[in-house]
Amino acid sequence: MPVVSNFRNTVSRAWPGPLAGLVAGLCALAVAELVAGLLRPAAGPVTVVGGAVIDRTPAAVKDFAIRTFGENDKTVLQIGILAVLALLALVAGAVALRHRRASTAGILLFGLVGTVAALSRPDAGPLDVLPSLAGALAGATALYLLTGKARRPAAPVPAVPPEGDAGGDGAGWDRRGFLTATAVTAGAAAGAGALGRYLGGRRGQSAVASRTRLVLPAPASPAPPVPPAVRAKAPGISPFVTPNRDFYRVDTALVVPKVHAETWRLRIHGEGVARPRTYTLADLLARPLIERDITLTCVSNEVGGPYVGNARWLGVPLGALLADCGVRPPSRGGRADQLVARSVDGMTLGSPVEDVMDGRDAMLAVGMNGEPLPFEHGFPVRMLVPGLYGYVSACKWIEDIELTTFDVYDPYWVKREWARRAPIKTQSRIDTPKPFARPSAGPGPVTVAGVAWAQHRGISRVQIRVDDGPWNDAELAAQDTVDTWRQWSYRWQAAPGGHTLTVRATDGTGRVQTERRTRTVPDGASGWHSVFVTVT
Ligand SMILES: Nc1nc2c(c(=O)[nH]1)N[C@H]1C(S)=C(S)[C@@H](COP(=O)(O)O)O[C@H]1N2
Ligand SMILES: [Mo]
Repeated sequence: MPVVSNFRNTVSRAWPGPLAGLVAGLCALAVAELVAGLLRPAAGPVTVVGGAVIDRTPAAVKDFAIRTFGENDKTVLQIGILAVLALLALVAGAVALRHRRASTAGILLFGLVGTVAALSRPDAGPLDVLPSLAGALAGATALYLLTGKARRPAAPVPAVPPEGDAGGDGAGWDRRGFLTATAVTAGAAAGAGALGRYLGGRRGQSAVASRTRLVLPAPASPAPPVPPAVRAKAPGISPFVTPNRDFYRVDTALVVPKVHAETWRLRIHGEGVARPRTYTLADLLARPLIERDITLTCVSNEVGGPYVGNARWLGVPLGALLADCGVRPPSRGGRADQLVARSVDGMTLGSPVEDVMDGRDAMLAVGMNGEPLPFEHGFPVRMLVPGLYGYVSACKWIEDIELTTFDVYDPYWVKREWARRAPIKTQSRIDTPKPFARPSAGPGPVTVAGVAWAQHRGISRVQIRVDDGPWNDAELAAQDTVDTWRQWSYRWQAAPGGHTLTVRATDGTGRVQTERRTRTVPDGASGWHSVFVTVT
């Protein structure tokens, strides 16, 4: 009998600790969220710890995450952090029943991790420590008080508890009081968290309004309407112009920066900048703008992958702007060979000054497909250099351009295993049929179609191979510009059975896309795209 009742006591008394821990954890996060909402949403503990994790993730793992979770990679990371926090909170609560002070101190220690992570962010200000600090204090207090209620009262336990004692479980503690306190704390935490979210959202509203107000001037050098001939007649092919809502997004920002157009500034300075300057958006929009179709590609794009998109961009020619600041490219005696672009969230990207100033349409883009840049794509201003992967050229939310040398400075991705210089490799992709599709053999041919890109060199030929057969020329749609992808299609007289279709492209210089398969790290994937289909 005593054994059984001891066991029952242990079981019935085991749950209040973890429950108190969980609610204390919730309390910590909610208060942190509230303070972050008041000060700076990007300084919340989950965001700063997530950012710190992203910065320390090896390139191969980051690539895996992008590949596996796609654009949900950030959500997966945040859920992971919350799961770890929940687990730690459960443990802290369980331990707190016996070691109340130590456990409370443990929570404060987690808060310290948050503050250190906050200070390690490249865009951190001193106030960024406050959300984690306030959260930790709130969590520790909640844990201390709640577990206090879950412990045996100081008064001796009556040998025979009265019938229906005050909601206790027979072990002589105030169960009802504990549950009430827990519920009240949880409710208050939920309220504080929601308020924090709301306040954080409101802080972005003035930036949203500044974007809504922004009227983009007409380009001095417009792009002609997209010629219909650039579109291959093939159902299932990616659209020639990628709509903004479908345009891939790759960045390290857990909270999308909401930059106010009117207070935004861009500083141009550094090595060999004879006339350093700071520009407002109005300054930039007063310059002659160009409108160009440019295909953007991510270096993390696998062979056949989705991280490529084509848009009509409006922007300020960057080469001319730099020339106005007195910058000369290395080929004309300039000392700086690297342009480092820095964003409001502390990202750095380095491009060759020579490429930016060689006459190609490198630009500071303000418009994307007829509207101001979406926030996800860099509002109010981002950089673009046709022919270079995004990570060495396409800085979103840009606020600073520094001229320097490749010898002296390694930007963010270069510090993390990626190459210093990364021109886009020639690639081609089969959009239709999809892998493992079951097209029907007849009566007509099966349309194989897709896109090929080799920005700034153009595409001169695309070929298709069925199984180990000969290479057949695909029909090329018209080329828009050398900076855009090119659509192609091939009418395949398909025989029933399983077949592997392979595509390869030749760029505008006559170079055939290499068969050699490489990983994305360090300077982009190469190799031919294949799909296996079963013709029925
Ligand atoms: N500020 C900032 N700019 C950035 C990045 C980033 O993480 N932060 N990622 C770069 C990378 S790797 C790519 S491929 C492009 C993607 O631009 P998109 O998201 O508009 O498609 O943005 C580039 N610019
Ligand atoms: Mo990228």
